[in-house]
Amino acid sequence: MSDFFPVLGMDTVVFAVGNARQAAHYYSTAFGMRLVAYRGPETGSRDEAAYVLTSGGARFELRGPVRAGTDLARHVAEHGDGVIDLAIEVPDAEAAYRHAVAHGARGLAEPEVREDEYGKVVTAAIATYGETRHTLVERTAYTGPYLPGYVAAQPIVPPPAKRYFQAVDHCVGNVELGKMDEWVEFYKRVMGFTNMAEFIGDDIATEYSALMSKVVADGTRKVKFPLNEPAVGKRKSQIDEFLEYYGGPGVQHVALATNDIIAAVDGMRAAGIEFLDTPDSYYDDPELRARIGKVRVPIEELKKRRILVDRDEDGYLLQIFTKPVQDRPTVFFELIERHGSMGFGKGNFKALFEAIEREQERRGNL
Ligand code: TYF
Ligand code: FE
Repeated sequence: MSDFFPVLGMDTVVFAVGNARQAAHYYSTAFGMRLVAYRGPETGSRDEAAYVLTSGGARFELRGPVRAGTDLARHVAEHGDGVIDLAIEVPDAEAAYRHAVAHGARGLAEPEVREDEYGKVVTAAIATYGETRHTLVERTAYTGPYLPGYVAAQPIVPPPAKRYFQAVDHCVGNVELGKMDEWVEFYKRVMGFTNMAEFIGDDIATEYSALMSKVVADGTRKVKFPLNEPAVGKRKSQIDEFLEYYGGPGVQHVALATNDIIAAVDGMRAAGIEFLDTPDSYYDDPELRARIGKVRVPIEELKKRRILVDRDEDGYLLQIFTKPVQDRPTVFFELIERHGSMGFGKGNFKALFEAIEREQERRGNL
């Protein structure tokens, strides 16, 4: 494990959206998140409104342009709603930034101290794939609702009695053909991340996935970044579809760690969230039943909800994927309930990619 770039965890997933006020409502009512902070014209932020929502340790910031002609407005016009920043919490933002830039990262914002009555935050930012960035946030001396410049805000609706998810588990990037290994090397060199065991190589790619994937993570494995690239095959890759509609590389999905995927799926579905379908044959397969063994709920409960299950040498996991959450077939979410397994659902790749391709076909993109 490398001490050169210590990280404390994911700080915030920052989205650029066309209408942050309405997006804040969606993440409140359908994802059960709690509005905690705001900035906008009323607080001196003349060009944009930003809503900060949390669910346990998971934090999203939704930024929307308030006027034409800003870079945020351009970003939304070009890419649609999407993730602009995977902000990482670090114990020392200045040291992290210096290390990153010395190892070839492109600096986007020099270390800056920001202070208010709640204390001090230091931020700096580096570029990653596409127009995505990593803001490095040092907030160990800060007690405010989010960052200086934001005011505390009250929930838009009462959050569910039990939150649907507790943390960000991993954030996946889609990069261009032939670039996956370059970005893997970037995270190794710049952040001292290492490869995790799970990957989708050539063999799986040509058989059914139409993509290749490798995972990098920090030494504590709190921050996990899978990276996908399209695979050349007979069909148009789901990664090509993303790159075309997003207009370049970007964040494909954010996985949310839950300790009750059944309750989360039920609550989110009741609020109108659409999840990928899985055929009955997945659950009725005796091979799956034998491989999976006993999990915390009867398999019928998973089947009813189309939740996927996978097991490896360390334990098992339950997971499910939403359909894209905007008109463009770009960003989607995953809910993941881990019971020992540190993997990403290798045993489900086939069923998952077949489900994604059914959606691709419905859109006329296969
Ligand atoms: O994050 C993962 O690796 C899993 C599986 O396009 C996955 O969620 C991989 C690639 C992809 C969709 C899901
Ligand atoms: Fe995932």
